[in-house]
Amino acid sequence: MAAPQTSVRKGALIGCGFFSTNHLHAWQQLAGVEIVALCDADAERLAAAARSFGITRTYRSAQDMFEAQALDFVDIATTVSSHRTLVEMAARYGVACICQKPFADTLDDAAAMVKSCTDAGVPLMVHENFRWQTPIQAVRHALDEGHIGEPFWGRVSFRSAFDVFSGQPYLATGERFILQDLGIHIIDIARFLFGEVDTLSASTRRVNPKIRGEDVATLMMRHDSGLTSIVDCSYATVLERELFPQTLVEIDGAEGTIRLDADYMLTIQRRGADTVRRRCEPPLHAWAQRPWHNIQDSVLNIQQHWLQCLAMGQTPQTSGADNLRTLQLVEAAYDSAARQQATLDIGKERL
Ligand code: NAD
Ligand code: 89V
Repeated sequence: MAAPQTSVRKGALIGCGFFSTNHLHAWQQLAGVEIVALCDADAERLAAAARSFGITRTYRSAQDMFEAQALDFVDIATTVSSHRTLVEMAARYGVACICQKPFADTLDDAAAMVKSCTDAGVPLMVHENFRWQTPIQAVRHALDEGHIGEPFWGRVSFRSAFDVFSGQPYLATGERFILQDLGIHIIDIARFLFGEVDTLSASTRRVNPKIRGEDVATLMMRHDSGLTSIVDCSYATVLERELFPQTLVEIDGAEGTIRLDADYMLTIQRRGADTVRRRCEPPLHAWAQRPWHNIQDSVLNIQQHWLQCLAMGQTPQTSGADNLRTLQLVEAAYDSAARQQATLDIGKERL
């Protein structure tokens, strides 16, 4: 059930797994919000999270939780197969809803989830946090400052050999891997920096023989502005120094360039001007650990954005409706790769 309005927002979290600890720490750090209940189908994980975060109201079933608790919002941090059921349940109970990425397994599911929340009049945000990383926000800021004139080319790149499978074993077993799990973030960053996509082509491959899905993907996209972008991601790239989980960015404009290089170093070069260098290292919160601190900080940032949107009655940047467009590009990338890098016209069918 939905809660009566008070100054402290009452939320519940569903899914007390690997990543949920970051959500719970971030909620504890933010003012004006309290997680009053937890839900997980797994009794041990539920008990461990309840103990760690001092939350006494616990449920094995989401339905039981919605029946019993008056909530301002629910934060869904389960894996993708449960997202549609849980988002539609939140909508039925009239409870505003955050859903982790990937939002849904199919575009049809995602569209149905958006419709259920729209029809119920409840806000829906996808927890698409990479655009909220401090260095990515710094790139957006540098673009907005106008140093480089009209951008005409960009690259958003994530290349690593970090072992993500030990913390998230399900990533090794799915038919789809890097585009659905990580590429979705990198594509969302490309939309955030360069705008909507008109055409797309992609190639994928699997290098690591121990996993089922693809671990390398390269996309070329033309954006509405005319800018060409490359999005490339790999979990099969052994570097001299492992950079996980840093996303690197290159942007060329008519008057200069922006580079986000290793170690969160932003360089802005304008024709005929001095080079500007900015260190945009994310803060290391008391509960965070390197190298995850960049992602952990972005969790705090997106959750803060959610609270601000609720307070102001605004639509979150990565609302369910917005995220349909990111998901559409993921689907198109798989489609293009399956058709030998066919160029797909997204603009005509944009959601
Ligand atoms: P996990 O498998 O470790 O945890 C999921 C938990 O949800 C499990 O404890 C499971 O028992 C519980 N669960 C599943 N269905 C449920 C249901 N219907 N009712 C109650 N409990 C249920 O998964 P994880 O690694 O924590 O990932 C969760 C989500 O977070 C995934 O969608 C993943 O892609 C995403 N993720 C996001 C980021 C990011 O930076 N945004 C990082 C890592 C993971
Ligand atoms: O962000 C994510 O979804 C994670 C990781 C960064 C490891 O890919 O799964």
